[in-house]
Amino acid sequence: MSKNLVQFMIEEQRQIPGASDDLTGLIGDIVTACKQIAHSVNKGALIGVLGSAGSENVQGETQKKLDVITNELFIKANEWGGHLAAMASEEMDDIYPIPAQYPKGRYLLTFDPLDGSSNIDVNISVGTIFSILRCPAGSIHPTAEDFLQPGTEQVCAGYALYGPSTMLVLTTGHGVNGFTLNNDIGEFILTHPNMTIPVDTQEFAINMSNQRFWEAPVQRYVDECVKGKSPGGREKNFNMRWVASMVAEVHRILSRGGIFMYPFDTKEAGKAGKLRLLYEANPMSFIVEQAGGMSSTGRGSIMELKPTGLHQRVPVILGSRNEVERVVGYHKEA
Ligand code: AHM
Ligand code: MG
Repeated sequence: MSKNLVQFMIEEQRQIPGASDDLTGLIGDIVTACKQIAHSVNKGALIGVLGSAGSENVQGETQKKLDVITNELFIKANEWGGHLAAMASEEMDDIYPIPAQYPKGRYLLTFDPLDGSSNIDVNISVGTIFSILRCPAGSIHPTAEDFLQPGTEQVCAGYALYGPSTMLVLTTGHGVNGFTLNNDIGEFILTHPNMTIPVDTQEFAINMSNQRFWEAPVQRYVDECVKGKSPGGREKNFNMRWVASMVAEVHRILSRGGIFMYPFDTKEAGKAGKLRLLYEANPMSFIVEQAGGMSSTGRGSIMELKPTGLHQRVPVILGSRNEVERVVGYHKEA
């Protein structure tokens, strides 16, 4: 019989000395949230959830109705279970401590409830990204400071992809596994065990419209990919993709290899890239590295960065190892 996600988690937990069922319970609540989000995203215009909410988040980005709705769904599904001390989200300025009426747990949860939400109104894949950290011992009333842990401290990271099928991809530091939602029975079934990223690729993903704002090493790398087998290029030709949904791009890379870059750019002063460290770059880096890929800012490991703010941005280069190493090498040479 095919294995569902909860069964998989319980069996994995039995094999890890000292693992607690607390984490399995928390993942169960996250799974519930993702199923609810999948339902809202899938119904779309039928239930009036498309379009702008008319508000802005802390990053000054206009929120979609679904950004607000999915943030609320994620909170409601995860606040009651007794596994968490606090949450932090792309859509909330400050942390969300677990309300007093619920028992407090020992984990912290960060999430982007609907990543790539600019795609939602045009019916292109979007996703949810999440990361689980331990709440520091002795922290009775968690603060934003408690969340500022390097990505190497993550206990679990995952994403849900709302595409032609809904998938949940997850790591607890023992490889990466993918599950597909069977809507008939409402369960995620293990369909992609032990996902691995090929070390080589002929596919790159970057928003080319930002080219004039990149630094020299990224200019050089992309220029060579575009030239392919022509003079001044590479030993092979490359293909390019840009969905503008990081979850979809990372999922493609986990499925067939590739390199994804949202590098440092000079587009807006004071913003070191676009993606956020705590709930986008770190969880995706954890997944990619557990699948045998590599992630970097260009200058160093993403997961070893000591965060300085909840909504801190960071340059992101991740995917097939040999290509990421090449980009990092170009940064060193420069
Ligand atoms: P969001 O969290 O506001 O949706 O922004 C993150 C998304 C990523 O999914 C994607 O890689 C990137 O923004 C696309 O940015 P751009 O529109 O600049 O190409
Ligand atoms: Mg996002």
